[in-house]
This record gives sequence, structure tokens and C-alpha cells, in this order.
Amino acid sequence: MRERLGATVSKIETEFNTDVLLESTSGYLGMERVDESVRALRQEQTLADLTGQNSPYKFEIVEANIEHPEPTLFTDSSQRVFAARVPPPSGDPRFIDAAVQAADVLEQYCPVLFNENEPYPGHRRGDFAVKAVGISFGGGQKKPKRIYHPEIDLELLTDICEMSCIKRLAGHASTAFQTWAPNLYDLYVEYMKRLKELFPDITFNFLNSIFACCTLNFGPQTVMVEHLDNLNYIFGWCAITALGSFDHHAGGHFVLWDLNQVIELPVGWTMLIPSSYLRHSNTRLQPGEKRYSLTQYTAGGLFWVIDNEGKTRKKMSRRERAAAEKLQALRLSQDLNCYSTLEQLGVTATD
Ligand SMILES: O=C(O)CCC(=O)C(=O)O
Ligand SMILES: [Fe+2]
Repeated sequence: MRERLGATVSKIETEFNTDVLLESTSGYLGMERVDESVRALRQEQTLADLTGQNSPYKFEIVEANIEHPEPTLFTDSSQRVFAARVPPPSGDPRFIDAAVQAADVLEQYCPVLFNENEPYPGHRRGDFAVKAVGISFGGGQKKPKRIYHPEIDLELLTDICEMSCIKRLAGHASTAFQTWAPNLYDLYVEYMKRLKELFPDITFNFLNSIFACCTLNFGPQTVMVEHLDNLNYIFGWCAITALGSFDHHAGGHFVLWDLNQVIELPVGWTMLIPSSYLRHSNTRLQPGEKRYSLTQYTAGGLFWVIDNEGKTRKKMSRRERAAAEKLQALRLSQDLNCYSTLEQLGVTATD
């Protein structure tokens, strides 16, 4: 299903060469590129830290026009669309209602899922509550399976993912992925079909979304510090939908460190980026504001295990292992970059 995502489209042309994504990788996962010493600071940046006269960075602001919303496509040096920012679907006022409801749901479930007297379990992206839900593979797992949660949490997380507002957001992000990277999306369709054939018991988060996994960012102030999600599929897109109530001109921007861009991301709007390669973060919010987000993605390890017919390295014979390595080398020599050009997408975009 294709959704009308806006009457007109704008583009941001960059000199970024997306073939670089593959460099020094196995063709499945990304490579960690965030400086550990920077990460140790765990420092949030304000808009003024990153833009304007007194900023050492002088990043460019990519504004969002909520009166006349339109998708913004980020093109690489070969005119291929490697990232997109999409507004709520045009002609569907109920979508914003769903975004408001989803924020309420996350706000209500947060104190039930997390003990307010304990600090949030440390994660490398910032200090706020998060839960990942869905299918993962990697780190010594014997086979792809759903991320483990204690029974009581699992019930709550399942409730959340079954809510129609959350499903609506998840489906819209997946449709936007299909619209702006159709070849990549088709690759996901093929791999997820094979995953289900290899592991028939596996269940997906959402029937209307191609992504295998999601992270619910419960905030209450979801502000990511600079990071990349290098376990996601290297060319894959991660969809991030912003929720809550905050002034998107003042904070909660989506920062792309490799492109020197600070992108306004209003409530209900979605960023689609190769999060395994592009370093990203958010700008600080104003005191009292709330920001949540729904992130969807697919682990690169899933693509690897599917290419290996569901077998982990440990389960392979020596011969199978040699064959797997050969296949991997062959795969790397092929053109894995399946982003589409504006021409292929059949759109003309304004600057
Ligand atoms: O909330 C956001 O804008 C970013 C989310 C993100 O980067 C993540 O969940 O890894
Ligand atoms: Fe991320």
C-alpha cells in the first residue's frame, strides 16, 4: 500500500557518498565510529551549541513547515535518496490524534514498567527510559528470537504494541520506507519472508510494518546523545517518529553529525536514516517539555543468519563455514547500495 505522503517534496542535496557505508564492514553490521571519550561525557547539546554565530559547529538548520508539510529527501552525491523526513500522512487528521494518544500511553506505562526510585537502567544513548521489543539476532544467540522480557513486562509491552495508535504510527513509518526506498524495502520483504520460513514460530511486532524490532523511548525527556546503532543492517533504514509536547523550533531536533545538519522534527513526524552509519542525537528540550519516540529497525545479524540458512557459525561444519565466508566475500563484491534516485522514484523535488 502506498500512502500519499504530501503533495510536494523538497530535497536537501549533499556530497555524501553512500558507498562509504560499506567500508570496513562485513556488509551486514556497521562499525562503531563514535569517539569513546566523547561518549563518556554523555553530553546533551542545545540548539545554540550546534548552530549560530557562537557555535563552534555552525551546523545548518533544516526547518519543518507544519502549515505546509512535505517530505524532505536527503540525496547523496549520485542523487540517491539515503534519508528522509516525512510529515504525518496528508488528509488524515486522525494520525495526529494517534500520535497524541501514543505519547499518553508511553507516559502512563512508564511508571509501571520502571521503578521511579531507581535510576533508569544505563544505556549508551542517554538518561531516559527505553524498552526494545521484537526480533533480534546477535551476541552469541543460537537463533533469531524475540527479545526476552520478564513475564510482567512482556504483558505490558505487548499491550502497548497492540494499541491501535501505536500500530498506526508503526505502519505509517513502514509505508514511508516503502515509498522512499522501494528497492531496499523489497529486500526487507524478501528477507523477512525467508526468516518466517526458516523460523515459523517467529512473530513480528506489527502486521503493518516491515521492521523486525522497535524501541519505545519513554522519556519523559527523550534526548539522545551522539550515537550510531551499528548493529542495524548497514544500508538499512531506521524509522524514528517523534512524540510528546515540545517546541520543535527550540529543541528535540534530530542532529546528523556526519552532515552538519540539525533537523526540526515536530510531533508526529518521522526520520528515516541509515542509523548504523550516520551518527545522530537530539538537541536539549526546554524545562518541563516532554518528548517520546518510537524507533523501528532491523538488525544486520538477521540478514546474515538468513543468508546462512538460519545457521550460526557454531552450528556450521568447517566446509559450511568456508562456504559462508565465500558467500560473504561475493556479497561484498556486489552492489548492495539499493537506495533510489529521485528519477527512479518519479519525483521532482524543490530545493
Ligand atoms: O528519539 C530520537 O529522535 C532518536 C532515537 C534513536 O536514535 C534511537 O532510538 O536509537
Ligand atoms: Fe539511534
